[in-house]
Amino acid sequence: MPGIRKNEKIRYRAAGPFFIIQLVKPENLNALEGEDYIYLGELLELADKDPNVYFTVLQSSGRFFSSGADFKGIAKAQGDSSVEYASETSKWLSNFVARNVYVTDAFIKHSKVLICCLNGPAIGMSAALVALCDIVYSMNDKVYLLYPFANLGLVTEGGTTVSLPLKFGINTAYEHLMFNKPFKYDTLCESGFISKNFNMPSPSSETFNTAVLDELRSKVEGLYLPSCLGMKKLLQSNHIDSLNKINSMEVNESLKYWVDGEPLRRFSQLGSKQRKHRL
Ligand code: CO8
Repeated sequence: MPGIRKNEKIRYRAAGPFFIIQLVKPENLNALEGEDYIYLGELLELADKDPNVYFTVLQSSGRFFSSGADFKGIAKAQGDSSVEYASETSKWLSNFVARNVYVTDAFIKHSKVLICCLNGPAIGMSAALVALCDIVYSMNDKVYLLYPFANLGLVTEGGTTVSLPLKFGINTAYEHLMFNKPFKYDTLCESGFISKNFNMPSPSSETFNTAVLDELRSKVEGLYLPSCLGMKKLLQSNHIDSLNKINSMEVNESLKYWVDGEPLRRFSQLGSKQRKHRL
């Protein structure tokens, strides 16, 4: 398999029919900058192109799956004087729209079965990507998903306008989005979002990742794997048109908020701990 550039926060490897992507920056709860989200998209493309890969497995490390967009990265994009933009619109087209639409598209159209090993909570854009996965396993009942768009002066992104009503029902999606309320384990289970809880204590992400992979290896034994990809393509056809449409609508709607500056003010308050999410 030909490799691509390296990223200190994200590792990848192929193991038989599995392409494994792991977030490895637990110190900042696996928060990701714009370039890291682009890298995730590139890795998905790599998995797509590899004929030996049938399943793309997302793993993480530490106590969070990912705390979403890195507020330090956003402050950097705002204060970066090394690039001269013609306007605020131009700046956020580069720093938000292009990146966001690219990684979301990579997840929407991914041809391999996407499996998420949820070792802990996921927030924001990262939680949006979790909601685009086909199968989710949880490490224990401490996991939750938070889409804090209303608290950050943003709107739904990463396909969540479609994926959340699809997976949880429209009224539940409204309640959680409008009032910045996490989707806790009970809701994730009742809705069938989580297929299996591995029930492991919190500081054991590595053991959990290994256990999921071992179980997957035994599950795929004897299967005709091209059938899995054929079924993925058919199941994907149920919603791919609405996801593609919403990906473009979401970023264009969001752009106004970035240009207006409210998300920047709120991210900066989050960074200085003046603002918190209600969990
Ligand atoms: N960015 C940068 N650093 C972070 C982030 C983050 N998102 N989250 C946590 N960290 C860091 C903290 O600063 C802290 O570092 P340090 O030890 O140096 O102070 C360390 O991780 C541990 O965090 P906490 O001490 O805050 O841990 P708690 O358990 O008390 O709280 C929380 C955990 C609730 C997750 C809290 O850290 C938090 O609210 N983080 C921010 C989450 C967030 O709002 N993320 C953004 C979501 S919105 C989004 O993703 C869409 C943006 C669109 C742009 C996409 C571009 C492609």
